[in-house]
Amino acid sequence: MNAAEKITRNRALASWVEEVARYAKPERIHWCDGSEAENEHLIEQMLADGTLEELNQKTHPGCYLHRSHPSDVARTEHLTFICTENQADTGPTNNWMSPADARAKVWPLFDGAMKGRTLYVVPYLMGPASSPFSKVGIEITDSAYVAVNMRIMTRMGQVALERLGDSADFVKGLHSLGDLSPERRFICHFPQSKEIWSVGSGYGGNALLSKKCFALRIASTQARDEGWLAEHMLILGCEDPQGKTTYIAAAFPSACGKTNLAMLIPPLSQAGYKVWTVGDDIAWLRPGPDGRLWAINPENGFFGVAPGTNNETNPNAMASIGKNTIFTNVAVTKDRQPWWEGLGQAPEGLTDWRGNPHDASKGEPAAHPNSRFTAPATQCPGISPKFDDPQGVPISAIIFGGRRASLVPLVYQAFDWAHGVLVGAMLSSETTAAATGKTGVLRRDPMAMLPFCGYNAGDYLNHWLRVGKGLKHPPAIFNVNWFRRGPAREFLWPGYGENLRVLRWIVERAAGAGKAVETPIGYVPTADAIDTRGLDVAATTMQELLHIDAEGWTAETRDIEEYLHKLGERLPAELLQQVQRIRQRLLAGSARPAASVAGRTA
Ligand code: TSX
Ligand code: MN
Repeated sequence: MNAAEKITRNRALASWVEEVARYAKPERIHWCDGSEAENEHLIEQMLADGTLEELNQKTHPGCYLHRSHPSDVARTEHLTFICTENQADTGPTNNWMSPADARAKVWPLFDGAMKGRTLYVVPYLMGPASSPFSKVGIEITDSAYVAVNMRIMTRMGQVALERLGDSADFVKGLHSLGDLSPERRFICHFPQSKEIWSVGSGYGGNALLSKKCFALRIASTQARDEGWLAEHMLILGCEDPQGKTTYIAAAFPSACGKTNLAMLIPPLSQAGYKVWTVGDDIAWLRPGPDGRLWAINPENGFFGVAPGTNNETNPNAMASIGKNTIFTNVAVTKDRQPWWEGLGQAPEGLTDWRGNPHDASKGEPAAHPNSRFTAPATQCPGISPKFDDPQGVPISAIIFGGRRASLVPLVYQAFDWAHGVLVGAMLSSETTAAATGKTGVLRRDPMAMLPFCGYNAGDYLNHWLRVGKGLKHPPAIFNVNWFRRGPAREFLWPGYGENLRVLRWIVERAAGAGKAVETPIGYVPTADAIDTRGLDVAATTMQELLHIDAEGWTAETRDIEEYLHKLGERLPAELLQQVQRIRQRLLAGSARPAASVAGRTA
């Protein structure tokens, strides 16, 4: 029995595909089985029609370049909608469209949209093949580029169909390139019916519906209903010299180096430690029967930002993208190797991301700042042995982090889960020029989920509190800031591999050890708690990095209070109480200089 026959035995799937095909009127229908032969065929076809260009097959075997439409290079949050009957269920942080309006305004854009094109049916599984926590999605798309990317980013094809069987329990994702016009571009999510409609964009986050649309926006609503968490988090395992591995999940807004942290390689001074990559972008976290939180990475690949990636910042990413990788909107060298800013001096004869000869004198980057690689997770040298584990990994610590030039210390630990939820809700980051053109503007981004939470943000924070109350052994919660600057705007902390030193303290604390000072905002490492041997950071700099400025933090609590009110009436009162408690401690603390040491010595 071939793939198509097997699929069409699923009535719900067959009738949905028929309905869409009748309306979008494709020239032909192709059911993706995920095989190597199918992939080769799709790539051949895209090389022939110009969708893909071959890269240097000697240096980069199996690697191809795609150039997107120049007006279609990033997610478009202002064109992204959550479609609930009741606007309050979408909440103040999301764009809302009623399902009726979506049907009237967006559905017609699919009418005849696939004329002359192939309709690809892409069945995919989010999570390990045999995991009880995995979920099935089907994406209908008229983009072969989407189909081959989905094959890297998910478990695609036969494996998903076998998992689905006769069930109608799958997320329906409908995608068409349409005419790529931003005026007719919409990304609509229907949490009630578990549907996604995306039209007018071929770009990653808008078109690879498994990722932000399903695994975060739709899954977050399923998680709310089913008692778990779908989060914008990396997952890593930190192995110590005794061979004990502690699993950590971490949420950062964009441009904070999430992929770099997920793939961290400890420096020589930290011999015996090892970081294992479970995921770099999304975590599905579930309370286990043992009272701990267990995480799987629903994805199967990395869709990472290329610029800034090099052998110093992330050697494991560089190794991951050496073969079988699709590059989108990068530059190419004369000998057809992919190139981007951060790989050193721009070589002569570069072709820029638009396909034009690069003119370095104009000062514009050759690669698009949001250019990407799509690479199989299994190609990462540090991929965790637990990557495919159906149960996932037990999470001992959750880290939140942002880019803050001042105020926020290198690391601190929340007092408990509820305070940790506030720490996550307070997450903020200063923008970098690459993302916005404006540098240093503070953006609040609760749990790094602002663009990805599929429902009311107040309900979301409440759900976090609820999940914690049900955990007998909740993970310890931390905040990190690798981006503190000194008076000359210099970075005070070396970051990158040296962050392992901070992870070690986090691992110790999560195990109930590690030395800390209790401050009004949480537990901060004592002066000697973070190993700085072999590190060129002065003791005074460490003090600066770990200092809590009571005045600055009082102002921060006022700011966060104001921000939380903007999340609307459904914001849990408990979080406002948490903020007020911090402010009271700050007031009391300023009159009482002594701080106590909490926790045991490791
Ligand atoms: O990814 C980063 N991480 C996490 C790494 C595991 N970046 C890059 C952010 C953009 C994606 C960082 N940048 C980090 C960091 O920890 N820290 C910094 C800031 C920094 C930049 C350059 C230096 C130090 C810090 N250079 C020297 O100290 C020589
Ligand atoms: Mn992300």
